[in-house]
Amino acid sequence: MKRTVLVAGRLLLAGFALAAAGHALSQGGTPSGAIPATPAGAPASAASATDVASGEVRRIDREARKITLRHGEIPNLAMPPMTMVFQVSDPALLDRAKVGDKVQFRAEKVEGAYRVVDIVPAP
Ligand SMILES: [Cu+2]
Repeated sequence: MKRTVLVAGRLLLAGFALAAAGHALSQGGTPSGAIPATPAGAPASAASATDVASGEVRRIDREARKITLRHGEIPNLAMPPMTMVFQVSDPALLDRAKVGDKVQFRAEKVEGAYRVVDIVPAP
């Protein structure tokens, strides 16, 4: 039993590392056996233009690495417009926007949490 838990923990960590690496390299590669057993429905691995959502920055919490966005529809997450808090994959993303800015961003669901993986000022 103990051993199983340990292995599962390692897999989880490996999954995080791989996910981070995948985003850094931008998507599209074929991760060879890289997808760890994820709980049902983690569809968004292939990024496309339709993954981009628009929003407005309401709050930035650097310490917690979180950003609150009032966002439009997020097609790849099947999410309607709302205001909500996202984690960010990289705290440097928080330097790209200020409260009140209109932005375009990409978000994914990672281990049950919504995470912004890219953000740019809206044109
Ligand atoms: Cu939302």
